Amino acid sequence: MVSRKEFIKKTAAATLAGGLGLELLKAQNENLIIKNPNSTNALPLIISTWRNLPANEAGMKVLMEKEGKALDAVEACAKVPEADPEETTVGYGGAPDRDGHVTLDACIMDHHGNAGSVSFLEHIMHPTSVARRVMEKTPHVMLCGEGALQFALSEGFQKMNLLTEKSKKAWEEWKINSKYEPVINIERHDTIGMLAIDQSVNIAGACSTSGMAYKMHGRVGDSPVLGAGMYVDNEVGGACATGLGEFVLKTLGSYLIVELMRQGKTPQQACEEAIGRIAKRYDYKTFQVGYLAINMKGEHGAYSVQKGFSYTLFQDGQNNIHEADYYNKT
Ligand code: SD4
Repeated sequence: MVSRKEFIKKTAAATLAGGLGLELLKAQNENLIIKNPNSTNALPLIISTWRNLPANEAGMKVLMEKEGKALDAVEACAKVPEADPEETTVGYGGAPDRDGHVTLDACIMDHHGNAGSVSFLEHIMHPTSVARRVMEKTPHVMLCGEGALQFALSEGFQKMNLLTEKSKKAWEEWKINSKYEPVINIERHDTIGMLAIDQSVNIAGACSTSGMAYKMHGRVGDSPVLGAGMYVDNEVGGACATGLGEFVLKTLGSYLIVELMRQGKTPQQACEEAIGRIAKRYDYKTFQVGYLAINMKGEHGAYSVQKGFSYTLFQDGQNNIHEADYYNKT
């Protein structure tokens, strides 16, 4: 027998799922999983760039809580690599710029279209959480540099040295030649872009990075720019990016993908078209860009310029790493 409370909860979720023909199933742990009977897509879900099993687990833990929110899930997910000293392109332990400063970029967006972002932020381990405070506590969207740091400190974030011995040593080795060739490694990044849909069928996204290793002091990439590094719209879905941010910025990739899905493309088709636009206009053979997208039905897509873009999807009880298809097959 379904209790009245449970019935109301299920009906509300079904109404929110609006016209998607979603069937509601119970997950093993008694939380709701909303399942599309025509496919393997289930909600809630969380997807993130690269190999981020523990980060996705932290996000899914939030999503499986009673009324767990996508916004809290993406923040929890981002915090895992941000705190990990071994991850050299996010948060603590991130590679510094060419002058030895670890400068961080991050953004976050919720299902109402609220957004917050920080760029060129130093000394704070969790830039995504600061971005969330910008969203929730200021009338602005982006704070940068010293102003972002002052705001973070006023919000109680702790100031710390983000340059680990390991990253410092690698930077000192780089300084021997100081060749200014800010190459983004094609096959292994840790910049984390993530998208989640919760049990109430609300979406959120976030993106967090220390950017290019040994970049010019002051360089800001795509990750904190809404519509470039990440974008979500509860009517359509969301997208996020990784790779050489300059090309994501020049094509506003995440916004483009969401708009392409709005016009009827699947997440996969939209990612492919956005990568195709980059390949058409620029000499794509030398750099990597990867996109992830999800729609509100729980379908996902992933595509990159070069081979080697992996992503992690936690859906329907499975947290797995996948390899994305790619453009440059020559
Ligand atoms: C940037 N897009 O700052 C980021 C870097 C990145 O994996 O994604 N690295 O350009």
